[in-house]
Amino acid sequence: MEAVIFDVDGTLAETERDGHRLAFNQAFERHGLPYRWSEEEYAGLLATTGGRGRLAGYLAGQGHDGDVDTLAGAIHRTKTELFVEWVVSGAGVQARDGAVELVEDLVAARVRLAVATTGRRRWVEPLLDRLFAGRPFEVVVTGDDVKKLKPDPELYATALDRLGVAAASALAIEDSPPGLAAAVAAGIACVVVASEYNRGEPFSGAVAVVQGYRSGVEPPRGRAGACLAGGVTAAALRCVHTSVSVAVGEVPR
Ligand code: XBP
Ligand code: MG
Repeated sequence: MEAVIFDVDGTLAETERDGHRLAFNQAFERHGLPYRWSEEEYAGLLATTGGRGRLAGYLAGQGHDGDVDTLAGAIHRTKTELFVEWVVSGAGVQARDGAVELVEDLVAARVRLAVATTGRRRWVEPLLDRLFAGRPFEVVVTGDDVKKLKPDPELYATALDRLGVAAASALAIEDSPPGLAAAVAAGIACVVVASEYNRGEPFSGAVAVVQGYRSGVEPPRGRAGACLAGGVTAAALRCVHTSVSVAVGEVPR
């Protein structure tokens, strides 16, 4: 295993319910629109990856005539600035429990690290800088860098390309079905650390599924789940990678 590629929203930090969602609602208010996304409504809206597309689909559904895409773009730019303020203020953004320790453990084990996120670079960079000291991610691919968002594999394929690493020598860490689908479509074995919005999802296609980075009450699932029984560490991820590599006849590197 040469590299681990992390998703951001829901994986490295729980950013959706109290971060992005509230920034969208504040942006609606700034634009004089009456919409406010509840926690429940937002759960369904997350099926559309990418905040701008999520807005466009929602506005079209509200019967907005005229150029919905232009309006979605304007609201999304406002939302992004509001989200950056939330990130920089440190008001609520925390890394998920155990995520910082895992990143540090992987750095110590000399595993190369990357990020592949649908989110916009404008907020991704300050979020990573705030949560992870020392800029441990060698490659950061964001929604600004690709034409197609998750579940399309382009984000992950771009990360592999920029790392110069083959899919068989990498592992992906994700929290959601679209993210898992993107990693699998890119040929990368994917470990799911389920996020609050995705707890009950089946995550078929994941090589292992846990509810958190630390060993918890719920046993890991998946064909390589046993590796993670003691928590998600660098050694545990190597165990996952070796077990799935041997299974598919690859020679683990
Ligand atoms: C999750 C997403 C993003 C965020 C909002 O990304 O789908 O769109 O919900 O961020 P990932 P933007 O799980 O791949 O990190 O508004 O910047 O899109
Ligand atoms: Mg995610």
